Amino acid sequence: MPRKTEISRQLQKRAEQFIPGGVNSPVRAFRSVGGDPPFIVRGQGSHLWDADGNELIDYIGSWGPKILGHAAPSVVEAITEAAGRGTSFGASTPSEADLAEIVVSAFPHMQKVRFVSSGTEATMSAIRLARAYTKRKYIVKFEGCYHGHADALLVKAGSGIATLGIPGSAGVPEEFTQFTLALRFNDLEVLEQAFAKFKHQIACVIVEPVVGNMGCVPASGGYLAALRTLTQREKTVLIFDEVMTGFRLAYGGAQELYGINPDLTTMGKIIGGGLPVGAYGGPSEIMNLVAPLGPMYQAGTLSGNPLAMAAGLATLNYLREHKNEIYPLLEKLSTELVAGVAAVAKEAGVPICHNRVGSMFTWFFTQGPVTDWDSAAKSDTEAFGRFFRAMLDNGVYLPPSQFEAAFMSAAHTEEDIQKTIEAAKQAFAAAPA
Ligand code: HOZ
Repeated sequence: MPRKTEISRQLQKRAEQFIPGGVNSPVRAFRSVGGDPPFIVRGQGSHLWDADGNELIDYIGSWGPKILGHAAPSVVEAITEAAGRGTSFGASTPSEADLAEIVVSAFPHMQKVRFVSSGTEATMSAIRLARAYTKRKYIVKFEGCYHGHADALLVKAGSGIATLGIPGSAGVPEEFTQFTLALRFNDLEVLEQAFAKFKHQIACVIVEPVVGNMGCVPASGGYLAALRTLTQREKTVLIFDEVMTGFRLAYGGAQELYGINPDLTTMGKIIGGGLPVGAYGGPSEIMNLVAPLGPMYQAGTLSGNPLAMAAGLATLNYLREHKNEIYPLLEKLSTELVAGVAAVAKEAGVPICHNRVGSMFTWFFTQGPVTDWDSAAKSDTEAFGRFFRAMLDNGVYLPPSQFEAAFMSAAHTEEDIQKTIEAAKQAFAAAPA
């Protein structure tokens, strides 16, 4: 049965009067999937409630941060307590070093970390730092990877760029991307060719070690280790963009899961516990180039904001204390859900494939396998849109794009999983491929 949408529709119309597309981030407008975006009024655990009173099982989790679920008591308490003491001072507060210490201790390669306000700022700054450190100009990114919306990174980017089916963004002069090399993900040969062609000119390779922004696409066996070997050989800085994967795939992120130490790591999402935080960190030898110690400039009025630090600390402390239960639980629930939906798709004769690493996953509406942007782009986005809308009508809120990963939280329950599989069964019956 279609959900009620009247109030959300009115709210969308109102928002469109004052905000481009009615949204503050493009994918939220549902342009690629159709239907009415629900306006969320409350979240608790794994569930959301919208303005029309619909209750939804949430697999977006604010696009990653809500690993403990919505309104986790320890996080709410920490934010409330911090707010009572003042929300921003533009001066250092003790909680910044507290959060820095816990972040640094999670990543063996890291000695220092700098907090910013978003993942975009983190990656933009890490690249500036890599260029300052190597005194080189070129950067390598991979097709379908998304590292925020800085000019030089909007080249064959995933996420909203892929969702909208556009090559990049207007307003970025080609001179600004002339030093960006966008290569095929999971392909070592093209990387070797780039290193040969731009000998001693590549400052860094930036990669999502498990891509979340063309849907979930893992690095194939040995790829990350080879990236490490090649970048070391070429004296190029290897940046793991762990904005999505940090503290999610394992407490120490993808680098812990795969046992590989990058030179720099960018983070966001979970480290802010749902408040706006980004960070970049690495060894002192590189991080000491950041102002005021060194010549690489980067700053921000709300950087290290006390509310965001409090939310991040509460989240990471909880994860650290409960990691032996949380990560196995996320693995179990995610395995069950992904396989359950794949099974009902098979029964219904709908050709989908799936990728999953820990609590990040995507059902691609293509036979697959999906290993890079070209194979992800073969997905039938119309069929995905029908599935997405049917799931929403059945009370399940998936990312509104074929090219965004879904996320499980530790607040999801066995009942949520069974309801979601049942919803998928009905969705495939109602909207066959
Ligand atoms: N494209 C973002 C995630 N990869 C979506 C952010 C949002 O809409 O909140």
